[in-house]
Amino acid sequence: MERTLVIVKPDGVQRGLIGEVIGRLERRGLKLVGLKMLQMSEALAREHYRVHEGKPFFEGLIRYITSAPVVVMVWEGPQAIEIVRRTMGATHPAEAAPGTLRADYCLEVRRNLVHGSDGPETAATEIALFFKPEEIVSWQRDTDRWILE
Ligand code: IDP
Ligand code: MG
Repeated sequence: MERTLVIVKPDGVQRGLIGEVIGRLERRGLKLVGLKMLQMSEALAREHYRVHEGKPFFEGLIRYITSAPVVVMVWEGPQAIEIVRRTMGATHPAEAAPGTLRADYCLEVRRNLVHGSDGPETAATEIALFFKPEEIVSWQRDTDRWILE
């Protein structure tokens, strides 16, 4: 089983798309194991997006992600990282495949609705940045046997 960090970014919260993001991942069959709402501090945002420090869009990205509340989640499932990334679509909405969240709801890379971890190490680091171990809920889902063989 893999876990991945998903963030409904400030534009998603403001536009009333929290439920849409959760619904897509829930219907896909992934299991929600962590959930909270918060407004990122500048320090937290800089830490989360550390790999992008120095890039031309970095300061704008920090302003965007700290501008309003976000919803941060941990989703679990086989290949959860890849499955979430494909459900989100490409970083640039114009390149996102039809039917993905970013294709269906976004126009610009600076307002691209969602974040999803991009690999196992990143996922572990990002989850630890936003969640204490006791805030992750390991639970049995009665439908699991109809979703997972
Ligand atoms: P990802 O969110 O699909 O993983 P990354 O390349 O990790 O994409 O970039 C992180 C975030 O930084 C993007 O989701 C987007 O909000 C922003 N970003 C990425 N590239 C650009 C750009 O060229 N201009 C402005 N913002 C960008
Ligand atoms: Mg990324």
